[in-house]
Amino acid sequence: SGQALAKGMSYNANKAGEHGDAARTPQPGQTCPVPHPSATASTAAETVASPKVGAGVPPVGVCPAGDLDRVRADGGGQRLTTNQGVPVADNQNSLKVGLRGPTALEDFILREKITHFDHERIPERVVHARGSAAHGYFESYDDLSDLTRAAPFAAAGKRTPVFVRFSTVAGERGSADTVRDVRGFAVKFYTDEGNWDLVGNNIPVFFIQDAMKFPDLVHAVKPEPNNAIPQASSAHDTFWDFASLMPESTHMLMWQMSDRAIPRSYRTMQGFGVHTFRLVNAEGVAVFCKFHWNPVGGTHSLVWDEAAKITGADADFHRRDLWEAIEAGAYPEWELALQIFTEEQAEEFPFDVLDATKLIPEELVPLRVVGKMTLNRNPDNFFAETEQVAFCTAHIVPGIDFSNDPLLQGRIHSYLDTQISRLGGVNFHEIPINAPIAPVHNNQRDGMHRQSIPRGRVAYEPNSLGGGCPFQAGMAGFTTAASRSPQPPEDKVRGKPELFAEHYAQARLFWISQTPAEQTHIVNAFRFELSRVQTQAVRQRLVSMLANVDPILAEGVADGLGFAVPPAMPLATDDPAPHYEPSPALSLLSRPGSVGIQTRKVAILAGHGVDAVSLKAVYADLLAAGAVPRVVAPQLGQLAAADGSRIDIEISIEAGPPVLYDAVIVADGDTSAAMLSRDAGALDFIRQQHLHCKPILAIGSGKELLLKVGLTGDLEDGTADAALWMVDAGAVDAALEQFKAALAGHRDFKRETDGVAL
Ligand code: HDD
Repeated sequence: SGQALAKGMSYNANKAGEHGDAARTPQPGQTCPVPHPSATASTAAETVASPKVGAGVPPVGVCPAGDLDRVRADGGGQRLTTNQGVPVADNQNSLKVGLRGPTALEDFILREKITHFDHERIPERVVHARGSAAHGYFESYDDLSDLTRAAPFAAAGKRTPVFVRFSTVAGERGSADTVRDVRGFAVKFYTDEGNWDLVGNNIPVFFIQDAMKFPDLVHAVKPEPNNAIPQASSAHDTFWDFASLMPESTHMLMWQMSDRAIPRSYRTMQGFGVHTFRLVNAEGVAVFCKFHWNPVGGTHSLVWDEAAKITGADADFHRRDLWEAIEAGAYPEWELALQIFTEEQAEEFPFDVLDATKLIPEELVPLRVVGKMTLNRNPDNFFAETEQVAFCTAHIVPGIDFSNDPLLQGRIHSYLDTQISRLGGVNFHEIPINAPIAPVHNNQRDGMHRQSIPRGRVAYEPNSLGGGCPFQAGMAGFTTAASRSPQPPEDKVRGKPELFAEHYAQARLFWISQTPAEQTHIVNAFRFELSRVQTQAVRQRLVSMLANVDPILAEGVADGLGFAVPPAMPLATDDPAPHYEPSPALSLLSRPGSVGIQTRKVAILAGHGVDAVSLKAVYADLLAAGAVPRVVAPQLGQLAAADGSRIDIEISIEAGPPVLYDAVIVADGDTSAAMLSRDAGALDFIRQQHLHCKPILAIGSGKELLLKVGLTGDLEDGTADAALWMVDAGAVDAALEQFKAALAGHRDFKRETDGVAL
């Protein structure tokens, strides 16, 4: 009975077959009648006691943790068994015919163990293979039922559990996090009315306009098929060959070559649904909608040289950052903002809202902030959750609808299809991380790896033997069809609407909306990528495309490649391109964020003879502000401070190289400074912090290191370096405040000298 099952460990309230009698005699509007085991006190206590939740405790009932309890396994205090639950006494030796004899075929324990191991891997995702994920919840600020009947927006303060996976696109599962690439930003909402997957990126536009081109795009960017080179990089001939023959990719290329493609952290990137979607209210009235996720911590990116070095220093840089922030209770947050517009408005826009290579400037349709997403729990198991989670653009819920964007239309097919081979069959929705919290009842049956046990004779509809159940949800269900404005029947056609032919106006909009430092970075990124390209004609063709965007951009890139700008690529349309004013919101620097220096990493370089009092004061001050200070020295052990006390060295320079820190402080102390000034690693630390435009504070004699590497505090143009301080021990307090302010503002690009010729 349901009662008995509820006490058992294997009970699953989400599965139709386990609803017992209630499932056979459903009432209209009935959902899950049996109390879920996650509601019990023991579960809550386990969650609270779990070291996984770090300093903070997720509010009860806000993430699917409770629902996953039914499948959690924990070997603590348990004896070892086979998969059949048979106790295993010896996990060291296989069963042999005599101590030196052959292994017996009957050793089912060995065979089960090896067989399972042999099949441990599943195919990686064909794109977005490398990713990291976390649990959390979305909280709606308002009741949005005038706009949509989607469950997450039904009431102010309503919380919906989410699981979010961030990813790179091109690299394989074990590739580095900090490569130049688009980042995936996929959110699974476990809503009351089924799962809604908002499968977006950290860039609001895409390379191509039609799903027909997706396999070509991916084949071009992935490692070349003959030699599987290069890994996780677009800087090779086939990508740029394809891109230069696809002018529609120009706008996206601008974003991909910008600092957006080398984020400092998953926590400091925006997310976008990219396509135009529809919101539909209970009356069936629809509006168009674009989804934006804005990080509460603000946007921040790496610089390219740093990103390349982090790839070697810590290939898991973003994965570790997300994990550590959540363990520390510094829960990453994003506000969800909507751009709402009608079909009539859309008709007046100078671009087509069904074209995924175009964005809607915030000046044209302002953002309405509607809620906040908080990630507050790390997964228990990478494979079971992060790897097996299956996002599908087809997963929408009543109140959300597609538009006719031809890229989106193709995606609706692709994701469901890919999971079938990746996860081994059509029942991937039953894998715990994918199972909806809303109950599932239908007549779909069987298939590989079926988990639920549907009861009864009836697996068809209409039926009378099952009392007509499960019955159609009727008006309480999906209103998708009603949401579409009536379309006159049209002939089938392979083609594109007129406005899809204009490829450059928004690429130009992006360019003119960047700060000079960001523009320089874009030029340098094109220069780097095309320098790696071996075919001169490809380089030239790409620059001829850029000539349609902006002459300074094209000249900067061509100059870096050693040739003159070729004639601009012919346009695909005679229509005049729309003119846009700069949109400051498109600059990464326009979103400073509001979390100060929380979780930012500061290296305190010190040697023997360091001034312990000042070091400890600075350390405590940074810690109190939420930053992560670390005492860094050439090797591990303890420092003998000038006052005779001892200070633990937390990390060595080789294990914690400069690129892993957001800023550096050189501690005071004559002997300490003299020692560090002779250490190549310490000097390189300062050089790199400077090169990457990070704040540098030298206390007292610590300035020796700076002077040794030629840093005087003046910039090339004769002005003072605004993020570098050399202060006497007595003036530390004031300087530390300025240092912290600079750290909150990330970097001072005024230092940069690469690209000043532009
Ligand atoms: Fe895609 C994965 C985002 C176009 C086909 N895509 C995937 C993921 C993200 C995106 C974030 C990883 C989800 C996860 O973490 O598991 N994709 C996008 C965006 C696109 C886009 C924002 C354009 C606006 N994708 C796109 C097209 C197609 C696909 C046009 C095919 C027609 N994408 C896939 C896929 C993947 C995928 C092959 C690989 C693994 C998976 O789905 O689960 O089906």
